[in-house]
Amino acid sequence: MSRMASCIFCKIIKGEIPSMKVFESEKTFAFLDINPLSAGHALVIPKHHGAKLTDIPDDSLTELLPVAKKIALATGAEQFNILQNNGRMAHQLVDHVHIHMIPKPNETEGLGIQWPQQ
Ligand code: IU
Repeated sequence: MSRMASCIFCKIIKGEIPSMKVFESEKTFAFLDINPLSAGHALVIPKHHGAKLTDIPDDSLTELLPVAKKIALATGAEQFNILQNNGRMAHQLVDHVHIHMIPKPNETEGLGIQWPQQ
């Protein structure tokens, strides 16, 4: 089986594995992390399969940060981390490029997440 055929994130993109989708376009997909570090923790991924940032063509990368920004705005978080791991020593577990968008909830008010309608 090819790496792409066995890739869990490719299966999520195709809908073969269910996910909490928060964004989709021709080249980009975003969904809520199954094991969130905070409410609203989302992963933004290119539809093009590749393990590391350096494996992905530029035209599949251009939308990733703008989509992470959209998600940050949708969560209402004023503080958040954007993170992208490449390789085991860099703590990458899933070999399909993904950007983590991790909101930092306001300690007293939490988050007022308003996801766009699908
Ligand atoms: P990492 O950067 O490769 O370490 O992060 C992988 C993330 O993918 C991690 O936060 C997992 O909780 C998340 N994840 C997921 O959301 N859905 C899945 O089916 C699998 C992993 I496998």
